[in-house]
Amino acid sequence: MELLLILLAIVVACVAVVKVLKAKELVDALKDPESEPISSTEIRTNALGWLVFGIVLFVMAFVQMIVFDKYMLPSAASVHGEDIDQLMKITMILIMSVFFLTQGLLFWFGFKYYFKPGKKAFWFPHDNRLEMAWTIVPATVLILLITYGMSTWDDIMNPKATPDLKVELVSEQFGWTTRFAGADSTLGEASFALYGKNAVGIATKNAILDRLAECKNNNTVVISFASKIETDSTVTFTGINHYDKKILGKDVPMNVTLSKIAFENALVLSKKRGFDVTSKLIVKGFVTDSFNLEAEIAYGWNKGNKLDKVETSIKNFNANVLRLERMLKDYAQHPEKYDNGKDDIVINDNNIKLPKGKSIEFQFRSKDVIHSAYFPHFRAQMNCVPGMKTNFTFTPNETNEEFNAKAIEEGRVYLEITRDENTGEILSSVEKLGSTGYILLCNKVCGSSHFNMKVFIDVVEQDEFDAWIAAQKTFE
Ligand SMILES: [Cu+2]
Repeated sequence: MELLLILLAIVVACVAVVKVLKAKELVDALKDPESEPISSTEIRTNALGWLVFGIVLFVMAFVQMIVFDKYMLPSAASVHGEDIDQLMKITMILIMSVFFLTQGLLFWFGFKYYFKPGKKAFWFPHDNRLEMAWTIVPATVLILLITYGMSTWDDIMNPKATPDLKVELVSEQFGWTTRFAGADSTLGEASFALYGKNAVGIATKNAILDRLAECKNNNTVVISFASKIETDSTVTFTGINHYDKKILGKDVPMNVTLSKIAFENALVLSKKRGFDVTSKLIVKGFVTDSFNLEAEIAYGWNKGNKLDKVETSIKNFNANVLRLERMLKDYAQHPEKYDNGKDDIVINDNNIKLPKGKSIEFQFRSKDVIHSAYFPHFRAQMNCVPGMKTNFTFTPNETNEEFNAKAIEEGRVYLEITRDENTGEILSSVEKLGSTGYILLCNKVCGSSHFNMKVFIDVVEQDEFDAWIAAQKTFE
C-alpha cells in the first residue's frame, strides 16, 4: 500500500512538471518574438543550480566515504595482501584526485562561463604543447601504474620458495571439500573418474580397484520375475540393488512398480541388449534408487531420443572403466604418484584450520561448473574450473584473535543478526566492532544455493594446527 502511494505520488509529480512546462510553452508563444527566449535571470539561476548540484554531489560522496568506511574489510591478513592493499591505495588516490579535479573543473567552468549577452567565447582551436602534455602525462602515469600492478601480480603468482603446506579445495554445487597433503607434503593423484563416495576422487590403487568394481557391477539392478505382482495397469517386482549392496554391505531389496507400458519397454530394451529376460530383468547403467529407476523406465525408455539418458549412463560407466584401467597401467609405471594420496586428509566440513606464518599452496578443482575461491580477508581469489587445476599461494600472518583485535583497532564493524529459531525471521541486527573471522566464499554466481558455499577458516599457531591435523583421518 505504502509503495503504491509512493508510486502514485511520483506519477502525479511527473504529470505536474509536464503541465507546468506546457503552460510555460504557451506563455512563451504569447511573448514578443523579438525578446530573448530565456531571460538572463533564468540562465544565472540554472548556472548557480549546476554549481550547487556539483558541490552537493561531492560533499555526499565524501560523507559516504567517511560514514561507510567502517563496513570496509579490515587491512589484509596475509603477507602478499599488504602489497595488494598498497597497490589499491595508490590507485585509488590517483583515480580520486583525477576525478575530483576534472569533475570539479567541469562544474566550475559550467558555472563561471554561463551565457552572458554580448560576451564572446575565446577562440582556441589547437595547441601542440597542450596536446603533448595531456597525452604524455596520463600515458606515463598509466604505464607506471600498470608496471607496478603487473610486478605485484607477478610476485604474488610466482612465489620463489617452495610452499610449507599444500591444500586442495574441490568445489561443487554447493559446497567445498578440503584435502590436506599428508606427511609426505604431496597431494596424491586425483580424478573425476573416482568421484562418488570418494569425495575428491583420490586415486590410490585401492580406490581405483574399488571404483572399477563399482563401475563394472554395481550399477546393475536385477529384478526377479519370481516376485512379480501384476494388476490391471502395473507390475511390481522385488529387485536387488547392487549399488546399495556395495555401500551398505547387504542385499537391499527394492520394490519397483512399473506401468504395463514401461514394463514392455524394459523388456524390449533388455532383449536388444542381449539380457536374459525369461526369468529376470537386468537394468544396467544406474546408480540410483528404485524411485529414479521407475521414473526412467516409465518416462525415459524407448521414447525416441530420451533413450539416450539410459544409454549415456551406461556409456559413462564404460568410459570410466576404460579410464580406470588406464590408470592402473599408469600405476605400474609410476606408483609413487598414486601412493602419495594414501596419507592425504579429506575434510568434509565447512570449518578448517590453517597455520599462521606458513606459506600455503592452494590447488583448486571443480566438479561441475565454474566456481571461484574467494578469501576476502587474505586478498586472494582464484577460479575453480572443471577439467583443470588452478593454484594460489599465500601466507596468513594473523590468527583469528589477532585479526579481530586489529579490526576493532581499525574501527571496522560487522552485523550481529539474531533470528527467531522457528521462523528464521530477523529479530535484531546490531553493529558490533571487530570481525566475524576468516571465510572462504564462492565468488561466481554458480546456481541457486551459491550463497551457501562457505568455509570458515581458523588461523592458529603451528602447535595447535599440528594437533588438529593429527586428529584427522588419513585417506587410507
Ligand atoms: Cu560456486
